[in-house]
Amino acid sequence: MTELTGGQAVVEQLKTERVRYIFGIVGATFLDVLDALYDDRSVEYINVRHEQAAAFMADGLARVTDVPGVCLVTSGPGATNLVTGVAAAYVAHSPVVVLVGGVPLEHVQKDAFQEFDLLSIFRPVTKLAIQIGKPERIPELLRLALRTAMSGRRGPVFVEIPRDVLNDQVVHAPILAPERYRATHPQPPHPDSIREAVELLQRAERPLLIVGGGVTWAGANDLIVRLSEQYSIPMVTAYGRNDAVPNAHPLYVGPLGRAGAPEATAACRRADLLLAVGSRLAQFTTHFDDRSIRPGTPLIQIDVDGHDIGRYYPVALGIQADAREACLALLEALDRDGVRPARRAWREETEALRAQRHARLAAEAGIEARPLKPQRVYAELRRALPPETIVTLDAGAAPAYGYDRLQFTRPRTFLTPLDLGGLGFAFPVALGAKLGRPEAPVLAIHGDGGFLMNAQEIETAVRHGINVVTLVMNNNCWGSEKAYQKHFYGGRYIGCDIGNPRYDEFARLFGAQGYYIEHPDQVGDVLQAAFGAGKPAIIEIPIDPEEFPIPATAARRIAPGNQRA
Ligand SMILES: Cc1ncc(C[n+]2csc(CCOP(=O)(O)OP(=O)(O)O)c2C)c(N)n1
Ligand SMILES: [Mg+2]
Repeated sequence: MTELTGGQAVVEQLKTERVRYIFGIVGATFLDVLDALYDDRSVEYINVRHEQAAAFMADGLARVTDVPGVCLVTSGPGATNLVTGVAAAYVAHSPVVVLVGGVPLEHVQKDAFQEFDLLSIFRPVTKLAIQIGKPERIPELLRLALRTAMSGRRGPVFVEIPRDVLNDQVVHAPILAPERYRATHPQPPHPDSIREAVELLQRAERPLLIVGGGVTWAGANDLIVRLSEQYSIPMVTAYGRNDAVPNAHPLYVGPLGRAGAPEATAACRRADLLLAVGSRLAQFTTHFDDRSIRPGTPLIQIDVDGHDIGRYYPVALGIQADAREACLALLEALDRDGVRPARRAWREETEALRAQRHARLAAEAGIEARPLKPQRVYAELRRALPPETIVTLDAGAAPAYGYDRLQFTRPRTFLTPLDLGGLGFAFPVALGAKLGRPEAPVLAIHGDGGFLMNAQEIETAVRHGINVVTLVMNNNCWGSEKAYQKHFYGGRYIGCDIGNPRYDEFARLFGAQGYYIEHPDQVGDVLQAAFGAGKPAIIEIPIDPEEFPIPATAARRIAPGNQRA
């Protein structure tokens, strides 16, 4: 057994999971880990400007690679600054490992400098929150954290290592590879459940696949498409999961749910059997009501986590399994069955809905208004973005138009704040994604409000050479919230308007590339230049400050008489 320092033990155990980057801000509590990186350059410390961004970066990296994203920060504020980013990873089921160099054990329970009950702070936003109490247990308890982060439905974990447990310590404990401490084969479905599912599928006249993020985490994207093609089951995607299927596929109708395609909702309402794979069917996909899913529609729900099966809608059949294993079993069973229903009428109906969606979006390419409408910006983006581009979307009104308007060809290319809905997400997440997939063009889409929440990371991007392109649609307001005051409070605006610098100039001040666009014809050329600039780039587009969608979560309240004058 080799003898390692506490810092080396941390680094070596992380390396078995293919960790290449650790995000954070230097702190006196964990210098042994940094010191280990001095000699071992196979792991790089990405030294950021605010810990919140470190957590978002780790999340972005984990989502595009399925390698744990790791943060390493100091006690007290270093850790509390992470919370929002870790919450984003939690709602995205993203395996982020939070390491905090804590106050020394001998100072615990003394209200010492930067001493807080971090375990209690992080427990609600992680799958597991632990403290390591002995140097020899560093590898073992890191493995507990990694096993939890990477097993079943993935998610963030929190590990506090008090500074006297970590620094100046020798560790005599083995470092093990993942296959020695966690299951590396996914969970197959029960054969009886597959038999029942096949019966239901063969009987249905209008089955519809609802494809969720679990399909991407399981690497089942190709199999879902085969299932759809071979058995004539059209597809819609869950909220923020548009990239789970190739959007150009003739059987793909569109994204369901909040800010999604009404045509996808129409298909869902017509279906006589729903096959939800890797989707919780949660609020932003279904609104928890009958808007998309008609009461009584038979539902087969496949999920790796039994906790969410039948949680919001009763199931005809629940199957707890990995999405890929379940798709393989279904394909085999359906093949054995030998019946490949054509479902011609249903296919024609969903193809008409698909065509309707495309015509609706194509018409937006003709919007000539100035300042530009976000809808027109997206029409230009659809034309200009290389198909392999990873897009990260912030919260906010202008970004939200993207849920129905962007096209995806590959999995793990659309990263959104999901149920967190947090502003300031897209830019740092894009930086993490770019580190994970350096060959892919990466675009962050922001409103002006959300961008300035983590804009300081342009310095990190320039210093580390992380060449992400950021698009800021500037309406000089917190537009998405201003929309509520417009539609429900008669335009009595309070706390909605903000000011901004020119973001092309802001970029240049930090040594990045800056662009300012007022004409739609410039979008394609500028994007091409920005992706090829050889440095991070920011593109500002002033947009119509009066253009807000009707707030999605309250859309049902817009009834005559319900709108204040
Ligand atoms: C961290 C955080 N704070 C506040 C909110 C509430 N909120 C949601 S969207 C929004 C406005 C976003 O403004 P901007 O980024 O400029 O985009 P716009 O809506 O104007 O397009 C606000 C304040 C939030 N979601 N997240
Ligand atoms: Mg704005």
